[in-house]
Amino acid sequence: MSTLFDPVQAGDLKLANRIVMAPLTRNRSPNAIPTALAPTYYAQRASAGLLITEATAISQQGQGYADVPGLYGTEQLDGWKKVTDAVHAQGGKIVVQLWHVGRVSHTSLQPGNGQPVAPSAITAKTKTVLIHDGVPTFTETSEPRALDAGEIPGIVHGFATAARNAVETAGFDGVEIHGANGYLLDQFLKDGSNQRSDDYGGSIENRARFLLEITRAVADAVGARRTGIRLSPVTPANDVHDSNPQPLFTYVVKELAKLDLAYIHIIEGATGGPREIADRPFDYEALKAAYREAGGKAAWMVNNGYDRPLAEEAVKEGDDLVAFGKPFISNPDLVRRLREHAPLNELDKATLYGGGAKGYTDYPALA
Ligand code: 8OZ
Repeated sequence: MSTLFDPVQAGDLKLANRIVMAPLTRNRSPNAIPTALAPTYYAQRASAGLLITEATAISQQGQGYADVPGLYGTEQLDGWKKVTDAVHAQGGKIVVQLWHVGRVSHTSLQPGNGQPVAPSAITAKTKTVLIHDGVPTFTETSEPRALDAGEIPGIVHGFATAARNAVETAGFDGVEIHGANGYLLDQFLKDGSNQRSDDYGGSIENRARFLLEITRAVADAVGARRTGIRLSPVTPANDVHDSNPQPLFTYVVKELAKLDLAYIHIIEGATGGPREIADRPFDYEALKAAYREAGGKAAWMVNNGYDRPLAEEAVKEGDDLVAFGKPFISNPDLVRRLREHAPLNELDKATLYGGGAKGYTDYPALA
């Protein structure tokens, strides 16, 4: 019987344990470039079986928040190379999360101060974070414009290019496609945000087309066995909803099963919130079973509100990996603390987004 602390294989990634650091946005990368603190921050946490970076924009159009990093400029890639070197020096493994926010953006962040893009011209009832005079400020997202079908191949290509640069230039062990939390891929999947009448809207097959094209293109660019994907079937994050998520996500994972991916990463419930949502029921065991029945071999990663007992239970029941978010911010040595049943440092919410070393690289490890 496997435990949380046993090694596991995820595609080509040989992981020392089943504890994963979830992607965590920290808004500490001015001009989209990871700063000199980022290698320290990630290396401090390198005892995780796998580190997933904070969401990282594949293009300027994919940017939606102040001071989040990118993968589309030389200095950005150089900044990330220092991170991957520092993590590898500690014996860790790290993948980068590939991000396009779609409509969750603001004109001030877009190329030429243009409108953000989306499957349909429906504004998300959500806020983004801009930084004014050094102060993080929650701001309504801007009204998006619907992508022209002719623009879609360029975005698919953008994901593949970012993935290739991440692995070949920045030294990442692999990539995770951000298909969750109400960002562009999730906006296409769900019928609350996708009201297109072309090949990318309407039926489940059509709404899943964009995500699947991106996944195939990224897998072709860096190898399927270095590619993971994150999905959030029912999260209300960023104002997404779907009228019938179970068949939608069953179709998605059955299609993903045809690729030899490294891992499938599932957010259960509301991102960063309750694991059960009364009016959005979802059967995650059935989803995993559908993936396995379709021949899917990827490691199955679960996330959202896990503590040690719940995580041990998940691994016992056949989940391969458990991603921890906030506990990893305040506990760089989370793996050791879980193993030794040691108490956890508390999270300082005031230093989550933006700022410098405080609340970033200064959380203490056990002596
Ligand atoms: C928190 C703040 C800003 C962005 C996500 C990338 O929810 C995010 C995010 C989280 O996936």
